[in-house]
Amino acid sequence: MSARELTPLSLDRVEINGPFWGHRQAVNREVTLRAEYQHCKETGRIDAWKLDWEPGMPNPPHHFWDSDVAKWLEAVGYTLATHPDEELKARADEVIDMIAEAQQDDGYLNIHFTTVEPRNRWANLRDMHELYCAGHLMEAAVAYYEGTGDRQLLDVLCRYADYIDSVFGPGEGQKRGYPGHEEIELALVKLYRATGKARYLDLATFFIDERGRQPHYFDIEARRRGEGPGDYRFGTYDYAQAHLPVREQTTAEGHAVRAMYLYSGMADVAAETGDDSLLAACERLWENVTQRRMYVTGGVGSSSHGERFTIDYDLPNDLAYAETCAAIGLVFWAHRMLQFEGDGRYADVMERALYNGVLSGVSLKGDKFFYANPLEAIPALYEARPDLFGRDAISYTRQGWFSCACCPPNLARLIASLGQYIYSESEGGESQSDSPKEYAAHIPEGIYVHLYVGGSGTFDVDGREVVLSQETRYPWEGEVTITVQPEARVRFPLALRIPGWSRGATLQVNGQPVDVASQLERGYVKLERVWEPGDRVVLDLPMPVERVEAHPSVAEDCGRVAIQRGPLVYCLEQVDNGPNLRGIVLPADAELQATFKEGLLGGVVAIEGEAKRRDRGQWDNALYRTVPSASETVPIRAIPYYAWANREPGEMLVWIRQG
Ligand code: FUB
Ligand code: ZN
Repeated sequence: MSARELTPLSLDRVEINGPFWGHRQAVNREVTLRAEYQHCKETGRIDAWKLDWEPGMPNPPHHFWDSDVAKWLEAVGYTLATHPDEELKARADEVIDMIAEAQQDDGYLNIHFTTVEPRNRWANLRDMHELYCAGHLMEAAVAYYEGTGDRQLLDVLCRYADYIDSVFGPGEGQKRGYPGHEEIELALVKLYRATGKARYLDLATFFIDERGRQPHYFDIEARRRGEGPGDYRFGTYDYAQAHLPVREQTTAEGHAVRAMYLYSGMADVAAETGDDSLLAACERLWENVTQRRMYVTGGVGSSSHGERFTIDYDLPNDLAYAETCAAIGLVFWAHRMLQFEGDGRYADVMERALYNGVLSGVSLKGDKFFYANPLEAIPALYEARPDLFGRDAISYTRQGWFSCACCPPNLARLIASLGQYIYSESEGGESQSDSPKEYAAHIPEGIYVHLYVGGSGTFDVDGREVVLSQETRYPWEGEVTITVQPEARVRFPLALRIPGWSRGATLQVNGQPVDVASQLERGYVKLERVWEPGDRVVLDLPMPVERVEAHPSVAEDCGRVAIQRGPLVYCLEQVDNGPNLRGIVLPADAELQATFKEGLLGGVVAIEGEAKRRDRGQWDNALYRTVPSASETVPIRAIPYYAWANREPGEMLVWIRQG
């Protein structure tokens, strides 16, 4: 019995056809997935599964190539759940055959450690990525099985998981290790949910419980390799969230993607085991991340050095790393936290990351990607000194692929699986109340709507099919019309999210107003009634242009504002506003107009108004002077942050000076 009150509605029961996400998903299917396959093929990632690399040959399989192909397969699995595609399926099936063929007799499955370093299997969990790759393959296997009904990959991964379970554990002769890069924990929970085999959940729990314990496993294995534990490249084990047992961790430390995957896995295990101490740790970490270490875009992990968290409120803009995978990981974690009690705080962060720090990772055409997602771009600096900006450098242009290619297929799998994030079903049950008046002493199953996305969800409420359709132009407009189509009259609560950014939301059921403010509970309005076929709910979320300030301790953002409208964070680009964006000062009383522009960036709401700009003329060669500079009034235009860098390259700025 799960400790979660909610269960996400599965992908195959959700249709997405609205203009915003319908289009993004089509681009993902038609362009992104195909381009990524091609990159995997051309770089050797797919043929590496033939295991025919030998010492002396060029292009040795990298130790986490498996994960790139796995994430691509996972994305294909989600896509096929709703959009049959023979060509894509044929490619995926061919890759799956190769993976099955590559499995060793004992169940082991890893390209690098079968071909390049066969003697070093499980020798360096801290730095190498065997368990991480295994986790991604498990996620792929579950998605492909659920999307297509084909269980070949699932069977392969169950064999691998059984083998891993025999190697790791507290028993005699087993290794008490855990991955340096988390991922397998959440994947094992998926495997458990797909197969019902408790040993996978137990193994996930084991990996989480062992993490950070003394004597430290990473020390033990380092000594076994003949290395001193102090030789660790990243200094301390907080890089891998292994500095303390997880229940003692209170601040988000280290590599951000690892952290997000760990916390997601912890939430999963807490959900399945009912372990309150694990959930409490997740909640503490959540407060730290979202109240002190997260960008306004939902990006996390501010430092390119170590791709990691640093300290509270350290959120530089031009140097922001904010890896795409980390924002994706935040979406995963938020979604899991949301299922416990349906608390809208989690949905707010999920939505923030999704529409901003995640979506900025992929170009509008779907074939170019950002690895890092800075909140200010200074092309001249990046061009002159790329060495200052870390691996897969912070940049102002997206790239087709990366040598470390974690982000592109991660984007593909998230966009393909968006259907899972929109709705949840809540458990019904018997009421605890003694009141004889209470409705049949039975709490009916209910429906939660977390995200407003055009399309529909099909639910089973107390044995009756209920189809819920959404019509909306969200995120451009806040009006959402929901039509409820139960196969017969049925009573259930319909919980609609009132986003944290919204004020003054109005709601009507069949034309009758409902008072939102008095009904709001943890970010949702619950409409409990007997629903009739054709009932219409109209929710209106006004979307004024807002100026957002950062906490005064975020030194970088002092005296600046970010523009936000609805769930979207905005930015200025040089192509619209000329160079030297930092010289723009937005008067506190400047009016800002939001207008939908059909021909701009595939159709976006742009925000326009007037600002001041410091005059750069008449400075001659002075670098400093005592004469105040003049300002001119200039028109400005802001576009959604996710859409930047899709036109002529140039500067970009999210936090604008306010004067
Ligand atoms: O190490 C595997 C992946 O590559 C990480 O999740 C990313 O941050 C990148 O380092
Ligand atoms: Zn990445």
